[in-house]
Amino acid sequence: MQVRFTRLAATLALGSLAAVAGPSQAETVKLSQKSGTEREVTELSQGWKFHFGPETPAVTAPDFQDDGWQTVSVPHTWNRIGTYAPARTPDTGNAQGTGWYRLTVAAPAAAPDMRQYLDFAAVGAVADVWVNGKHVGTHKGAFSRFRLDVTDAWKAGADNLIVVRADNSKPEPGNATSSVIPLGGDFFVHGGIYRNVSLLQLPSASIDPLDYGGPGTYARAAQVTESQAVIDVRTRLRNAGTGRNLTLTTQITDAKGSIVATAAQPVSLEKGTADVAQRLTIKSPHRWNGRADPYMYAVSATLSDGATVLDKVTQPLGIRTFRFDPDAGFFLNGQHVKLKGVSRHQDWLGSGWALTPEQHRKDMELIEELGANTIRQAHYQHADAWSDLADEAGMVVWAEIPYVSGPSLTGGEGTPQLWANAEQQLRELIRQDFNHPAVMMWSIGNEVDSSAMLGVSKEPTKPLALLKRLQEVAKEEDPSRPTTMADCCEDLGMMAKTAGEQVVGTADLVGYNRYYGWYYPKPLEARAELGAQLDKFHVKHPQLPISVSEYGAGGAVSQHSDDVTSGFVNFIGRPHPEEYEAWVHEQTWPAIAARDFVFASWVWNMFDFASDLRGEGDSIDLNDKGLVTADRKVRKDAFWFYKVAWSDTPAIHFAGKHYVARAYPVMTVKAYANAPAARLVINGRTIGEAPCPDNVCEWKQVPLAPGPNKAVVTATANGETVSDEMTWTGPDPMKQGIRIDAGNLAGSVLGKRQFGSDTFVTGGKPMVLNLGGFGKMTSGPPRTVEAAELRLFDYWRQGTDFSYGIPVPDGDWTVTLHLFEPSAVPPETQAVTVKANGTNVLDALNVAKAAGGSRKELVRSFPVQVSGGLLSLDFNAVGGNVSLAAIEVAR
Ligand code: GCB
Repeated sequence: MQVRFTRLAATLALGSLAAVAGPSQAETVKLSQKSGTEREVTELSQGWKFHFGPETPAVTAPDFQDDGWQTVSVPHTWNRIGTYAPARTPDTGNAQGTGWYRLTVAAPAAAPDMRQYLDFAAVGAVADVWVNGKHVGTHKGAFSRFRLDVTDAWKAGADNLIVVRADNSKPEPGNATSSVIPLGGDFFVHGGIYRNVSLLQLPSASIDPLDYGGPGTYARAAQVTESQAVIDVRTRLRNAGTGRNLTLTTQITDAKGSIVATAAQPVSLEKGTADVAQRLTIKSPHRWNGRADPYMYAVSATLSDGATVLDKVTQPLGIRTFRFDPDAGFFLNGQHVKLKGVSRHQDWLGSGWALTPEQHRKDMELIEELGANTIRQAHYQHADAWSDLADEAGMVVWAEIPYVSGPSLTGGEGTPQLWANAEQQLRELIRQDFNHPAVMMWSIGNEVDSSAMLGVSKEPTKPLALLKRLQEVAKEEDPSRPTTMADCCEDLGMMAKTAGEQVVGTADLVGYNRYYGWYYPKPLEARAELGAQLDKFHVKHPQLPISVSEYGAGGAVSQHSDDVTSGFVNFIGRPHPEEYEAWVHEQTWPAIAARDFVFASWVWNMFDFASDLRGEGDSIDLNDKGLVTADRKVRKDAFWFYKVAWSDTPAIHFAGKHYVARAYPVMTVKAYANAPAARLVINGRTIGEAPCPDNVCEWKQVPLAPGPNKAVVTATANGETVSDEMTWTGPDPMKQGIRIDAGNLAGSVLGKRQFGSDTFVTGGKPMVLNLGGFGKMTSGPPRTVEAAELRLFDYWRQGTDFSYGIPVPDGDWTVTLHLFEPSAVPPETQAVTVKANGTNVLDALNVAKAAGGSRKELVRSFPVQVSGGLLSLDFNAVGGNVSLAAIEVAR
């Protein structure tokens, strides 16, 4: 922020900053001064030496030889975790521990009263810094900016050695991170100097750079009417020298740079710090009005000594009013706005957390393209550059500290050290983000009531006391914004339970993280269950503004479903077909949209992100609930659903564009449109018009010709006609046959045989052999089956009665069934009868006996003759269950 908003000041009396030539050490970095900045800010990005691993204190000494170390530039991280592959490889990049950085800089000469500060925009997760062998500070917390006054160790006009130790060890007793939030959570804490570092040189009397890393100048609109806005500005000054009489001049400029308000105040500044309050008035203020008009002023505070400017800080200023109503939702500048948006984590595939400005920009562009108007900055403070982008885009931001999953590794309320750290990270967040008009709520916790989960602690913790303390701290820091928190478990009683404390109601607002359609039983009832639960919360907490802070499902763009309602939903395993994720959003968004009292919702998540708890979908170490892949390259179906649903202009898009080579000769064609109905034409033939309730238009059982099927969908809304095109490849059943992977939510290709996902079925239920698990890839010892194709037995369909009606061209076919008995000790009476088109083809067959034991594949084939285009297969258990892994129908 400082650099971006700090243009001016040719008249600064900051000493000459031409870089002096340093001694002739090869690794010495020459400082290059940012020209035109009002503060003397020097980026320290190039020429760092880096080494990962434990080291002795000798590395902090100037004479240490770091020749063998790697040369890196910052932003830098040693972690590159997460990839679209089934298993980790040697270069997974998930190392946790200590990384060391060394940089020798040829420092500029400086006037005697100049102070030298090192500014770290973030270091993951605990940083220790030495200058010329002297320890100058420690910072705990991976997300906030910190500055250190290094003057006493610094040698102006000479070489200076900066050494940084960054530590992202797993938070475990004895590690530097054991009292630093977060103690756990479903995301990977990357290590290293992953945001910028700079040297800041200021006179001994300046705007305070040591104010929890904040800008030192804080502005807020105290009163706003059409005719005027009253802006209160508080500036913290620091004087390391003797008392001085100075002047603090604060100015507000409009977007064109014209001065619209000025206040000047004499300040008698003693040694130490002092807060100066100023009030300015802007006539006929132009509001910051969200996405519609994110108009910004700038506020600058200038400290001067007569004619000489000592320091100047410029910050963004957006003038807006907002409120949250428990019944009517969110209001911006008096107008109701339904907040609809996404959460964002800060990692990119291949870059980890070390992002470039272009990467931040790309993320914001995608979120804007989606049509969102709000962003949850999960689960920690995001980069200043990111919050700038949010201001400029007009996003309403939920800003958050990483108090995630609980306050203690061992149960209880957490240690004083942990409390102090949480408090520090909250003060840093609020001061550093205070001036961003986009930020409208401070989140003080995420799922802290689920603390027995996610491997944080075995014993239940008590999160409430710390949450209450953080609520107080947030109010001390900023009474003008509400607090919020994300709850996991209130009234859930399913997979996650609270540790017994009522945490909802501690913050001013609440967000519910709820995964109907995904983590909970009865996925097919997602819409009704979410709606009913939100209504219950509204009745239970009539005074509390309610939002949905997370919802979603995993989606892998290489895994596909022919029928999302038939297969087993393995939420922390494989597969995660893209179509299922989209379906969960199609189901749940209307339940949110229909409720005005739900002030906001945030899809979990905009992007797939790194988490070492995961081995799911088509990836390892990634949470795949993104609307867009972690490389930002592929927009998943769910992205298009929202893009259409949230669009103000007519829009249409086919779903299923990544599932080109279809398994079955019929398909459900789906398109998203914000029109009442849409027309489908395939290969020039009109299929018909379908209604598009809740933006989803569907044509079931659409026949596909073998080879390319060019589809065109068209809709008219507001007098405008929009269309989309797609070509799907139909299979040739006469050559390829038709194959069903029973119980599986996704299809797959095994050699030359393509199996579609489970479909065409009535009755029975899908089953799983090995359920995935958080923190490990399977829960319990893996169960195996003796079978030719193990893959077909990951899932199966089980029941006493179920039947398939499969579209098969007329003629003679061979049907092959893959059966097995999953229970170790099946009932003696277990036996299966199967009818094909009404005729018995298997008669009271005991599967385990016929296969020679339980969990052994039994293959049975028989001829059938199909007429009328339909093969019906009826499965009936005479005793026990029928367990069917796959069906093959071939010539
Ligand atoms: C949650 C957590 C979030 C996880 C998410 C998930 O409730 O707040 O950190 O990533 O669920 O995907 O399970």
